[in-house]
Amino acid sequence: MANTLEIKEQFKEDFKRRIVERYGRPLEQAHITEKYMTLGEMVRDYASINWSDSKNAVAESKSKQMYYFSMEFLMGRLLTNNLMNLGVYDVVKEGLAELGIDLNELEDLESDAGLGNGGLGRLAACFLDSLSSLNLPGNGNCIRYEYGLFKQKIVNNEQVEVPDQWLSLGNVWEVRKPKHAVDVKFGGHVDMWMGEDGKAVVNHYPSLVVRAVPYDVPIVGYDTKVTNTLRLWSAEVADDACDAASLNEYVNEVREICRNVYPDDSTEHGKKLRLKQEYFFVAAGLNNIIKTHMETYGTLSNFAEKNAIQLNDTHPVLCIPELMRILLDEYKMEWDEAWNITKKTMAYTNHTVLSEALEKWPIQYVQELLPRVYMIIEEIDRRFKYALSHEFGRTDLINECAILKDGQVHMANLAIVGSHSVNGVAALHTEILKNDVLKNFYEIYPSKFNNKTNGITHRRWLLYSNPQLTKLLEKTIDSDFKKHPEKLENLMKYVDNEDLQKEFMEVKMERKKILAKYIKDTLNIDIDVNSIFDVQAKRLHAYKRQLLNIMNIMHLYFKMKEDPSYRIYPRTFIFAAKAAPSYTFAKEVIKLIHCVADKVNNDSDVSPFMKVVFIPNYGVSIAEILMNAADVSEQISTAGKEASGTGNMKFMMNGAITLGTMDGANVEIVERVGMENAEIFGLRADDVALIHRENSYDVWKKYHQNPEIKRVVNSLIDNTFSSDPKDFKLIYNELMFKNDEYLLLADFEAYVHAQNRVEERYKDRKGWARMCLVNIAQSGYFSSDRTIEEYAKEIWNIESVKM
Ligand code: DL6
Repeated sequence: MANTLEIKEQFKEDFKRRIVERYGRPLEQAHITEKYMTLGEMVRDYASINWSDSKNAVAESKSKQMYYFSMEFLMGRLLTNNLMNLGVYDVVKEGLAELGIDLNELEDLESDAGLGNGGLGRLAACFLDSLSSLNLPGNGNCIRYEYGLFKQKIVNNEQVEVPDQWLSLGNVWEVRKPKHAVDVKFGGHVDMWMGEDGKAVVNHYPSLVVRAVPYDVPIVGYDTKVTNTLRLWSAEVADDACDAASLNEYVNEVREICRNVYPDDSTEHGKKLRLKQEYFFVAAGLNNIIKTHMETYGTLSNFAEKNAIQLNDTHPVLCIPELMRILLDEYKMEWDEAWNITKKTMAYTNHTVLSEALEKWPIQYVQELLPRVYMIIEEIDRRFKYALSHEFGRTDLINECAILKDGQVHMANLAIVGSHSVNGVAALHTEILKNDVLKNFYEIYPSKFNNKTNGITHRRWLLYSNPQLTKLLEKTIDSDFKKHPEKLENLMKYVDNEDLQKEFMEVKMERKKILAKYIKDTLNIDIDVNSIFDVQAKRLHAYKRQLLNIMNIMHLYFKMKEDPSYRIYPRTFIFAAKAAPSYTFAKEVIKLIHCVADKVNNDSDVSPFMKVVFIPNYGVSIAEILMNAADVSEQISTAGKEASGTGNMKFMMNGAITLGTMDGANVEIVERVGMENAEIFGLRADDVALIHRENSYDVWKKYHQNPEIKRVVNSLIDNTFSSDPKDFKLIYNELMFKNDEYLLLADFEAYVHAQNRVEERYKDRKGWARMCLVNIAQSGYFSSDRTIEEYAKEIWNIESVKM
């Protein structure tokens, strides 16, 4: 029987009825938020039919399931996505229109689910979409944060953080599941003694017990009934409050666990809170998986055959000792069997080569907060060290690879020792892990290491956010690519077709107008849609080198002011980036971008040729209108530092040209499109490594050699862009007195040159359009469907659910 969302008239009737039933007033008097909530509930209820069938199908077939443990899932908005994936978008849009409601207005009411921070969080969200769309049984585990990262406002050219209350309307997609609540224990002490059966009896007397209550969100696949679950854990008070001095103190302690995505870790309290968050969702999630497994099989000996757990970076790595704890203490398993099961179940993804991002916890924190888990980590470490000398004959590596050293627990080391797979997220990144960052571990466990180049869901990033391009592609190569993104390659046959080239440029123009309108509406800045849209959108970090981009802009400004005959092809430089609240350098770069923008945009000689725009509060929804309007995709990190990048793939899929270094997944983009269809510049990862190894770089030499560099650097401290002498001193000092760690000046000339080439190539409109089409045609490889198929086959060993 058809559901109400499939038949327009039924949908309209049901929608009106639900408004009355839920809000006690007729449609005509309902508030827009009530219409949004009602629609959301109808979509969720519709998805619930498949959701329930999916759970039954998995339970009946007893197929292996995968659980993706991640502290972040940057889901963005779900209404459009779910309506599209369910195939009911048009019925609902028309039905609402006939009721006098604009679906787009309801779509705009939804907040981006603020469950994350950056790259690895958005990757996790793309993975969930691909898992369901490929009919694979894979679920997410995360925390239900009360506040997202933060909302970025710009006040007096500076970033100001305001709370992101993403739950203010409620979250229409979630279903609270108190029946699956779990108590999680912290602190206190542990008693151990030998039981009558000769096995250790362990009693943990915690000082704090927190109830973890799950909220489940259905993950709807595209053109399939398979619907997986994202389980979000929320902390609540438990029946037994333990040692808390007062009720208020206890309630506060519980509530703060899920309050913020990243607690301020500049204090001891903040650090401990983060550790508490990590254990909280790990313990709750694992407990649930074990319970379900026991209900189905009555034994844990086949646990690894039926469950795979992917650890998204080091944040959920406590899964390893926690699973050991459950198997040893609660199910009385012997160490060796428990260890085998744990290793076979766990797989670890590394997302960064930056040593400061590989988590290390002071031993004292872990001991105090998780006394029993710590004892298990100690034992894992002891046995690992024993194996290093007795099995591997590598006593030389004991200190390097130890899990416990320098008073800290090294989480990446624990992750590698306790899992069967360690993967990097782009080919170059994996090579750097193997040959440099994790070299010692690669020597011991070569077969654990593998690469899984990241991907993006082409549904959100092409089909839904760029309907204009999707339509053109359907007309040109048919619609197979929607289900099978690798079929985008069929476009290669048409890249020389001049009519198509023209139509593509028209589509791009349409998208540029949409972005220009957004910029006008929100920032009151007029931008020239005929200019080159040059976009750098990503978290602000020194290694991503937004500073290099703005330094080129400063250079162009000086050149045009100095020489009235020198003019560039009109260009709009667009930035979007959040800086971590305590990252002073990054915040200063945001200020510099704004100050340069003020100068450039208000200069009547220069502004007809160049505008600088900073779009505040970058997140998934802004990316959806930004990426597809770009002509140029700035991917200019210091080679060897960006693990992969996924923005680069979103730009490419929407026909922007990569202006980048040979870093992360840029390398694989260029491999596919050819050097001639990208603009690559600068030092390669090997050159960077050599420079650091030989200590052969001198920033002052660069400065003195090139007067243009000197002029730009000097302008940081000579009040050209700000009247406050304190401004940009920090940037100047970082650059000049820390020997330019990220090699901006080393790459400056090459970057300026590459920018000139971009301009030349853009003037050849047909040639440019051809390049864009080649990029789109080659982007199918970067669909997360391909990535997930590789994980499923090579790491998880899971198969599609038969419904
Ligand atoms: O793998 C997803 C994403 C990569 O594309 C980026 O290159 C990388 O910077 C990012 N890393 C993180 C977290 N870093 N830490 N910790 O988001 O992962």
